[in-house]
Amino acid sequence: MKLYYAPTSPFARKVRIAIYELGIEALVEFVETDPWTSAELRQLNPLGKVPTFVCGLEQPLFESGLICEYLNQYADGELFPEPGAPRWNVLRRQAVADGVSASAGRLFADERRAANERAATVMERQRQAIDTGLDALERDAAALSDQLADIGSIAVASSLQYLDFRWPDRHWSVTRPALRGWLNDIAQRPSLVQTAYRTIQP
Ligand SMILES: N[C@@H](CCC(=O)N[C@@H](CS)C(=O)NCC(=O)O)C(=O)O
Repeated sequence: MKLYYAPTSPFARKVRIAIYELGIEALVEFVETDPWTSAELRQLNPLGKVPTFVCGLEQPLFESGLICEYLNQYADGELFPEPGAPRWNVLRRQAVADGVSASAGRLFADERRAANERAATVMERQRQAIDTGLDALERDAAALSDQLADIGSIAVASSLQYLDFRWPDRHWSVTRPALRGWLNDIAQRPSLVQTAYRTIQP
């Protein structure tokens, strides 16, 4: 099995954490990829995005949640609860965290554009989604697993560490102590240490 990932991608990180939590890291080849330039990636995934996963299926899988669901089934894991309210709550948490990651990724890219190429209203919209998304996660923090035992908790960890990675000086956690406490408690898990974000060297 092969995972195409970028070391800066919060979506690829989610899958990488899940692989470690499922204990199947030795079975996966991790292929570092630049989604902006890789022709190989675009052949595998028509959207040209990471994560992209090549497994025993006829065609590669993409979308981080979908790949995680495949891996969970493959490893007979419990990252996705059985149908019922617990499953929807976990999937909702994953959706909020992924939304925060998506807005953070867009905002980070926009902040690097020349001033005349930026759209202030779009950037404000991303900031707002990050803020209210984090507030929702803070209210829900008691439900997060300190064993990263579900896909919602994994997505939240990936997203919060992405914010710290991109903006170490913006202290999102000043008003969200429960999320920071939880993140501190899990920070030394091997699944997080082994998959830490790092900048791509040119
Ligand atoms: N919804 C997708 C998002 C994947 C995504 O946006 N990946 C980014 C990196 S964080 C990417 O590959 N961007 C390159 C591009 O958009 O061309 C998922 O959950 O996997």
